Amino acid sequence: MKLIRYVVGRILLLANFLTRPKPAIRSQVEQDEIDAAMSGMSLYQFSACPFCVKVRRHMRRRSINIELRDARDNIEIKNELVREGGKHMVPCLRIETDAENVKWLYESNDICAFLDSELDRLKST
Ligand SMILES: N[C@@H](CCC(=O)N[C@@H](CS)C(=O)NCC(=O)O)C(=O)O
Repeated sequence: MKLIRYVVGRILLLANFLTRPKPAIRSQVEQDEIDAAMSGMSLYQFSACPFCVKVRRHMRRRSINIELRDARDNIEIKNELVREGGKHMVPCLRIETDAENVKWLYESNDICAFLDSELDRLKST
């Protein structure tokens, strides 16, 4: 079972690589603003999880650069996700607006929608 999961995971990563979307192109100033606005976010994920691949592709298509945290192999990150996020499920977006204000957002569709809404918000300011 583990072997099958491993092989399927490698096929998924290969297919993802071969069909990777083109990143959005924007000015350096705009990109720096977006990077700064999203610097308090990190994505807890597994490399070969299809839902995580979906979010990473979404980020790539929109040139969103968010730190990726490996919640499968890194035990500290895994424990942090369970302790603070509430469950061991990925993808999960950690959104830190300030030291006392941290939100944990699960569900790939909700994460993609949230990232889009952040981009829209930044565009309109
Ligand atoms: N509906 C969720 C499904 C996420 C999901 O099933 N993630 C799996 C990995 S692919 C998971 O975290 N499983 C828990 C585990 O492996 O411990 C989404 O769209 O994000």
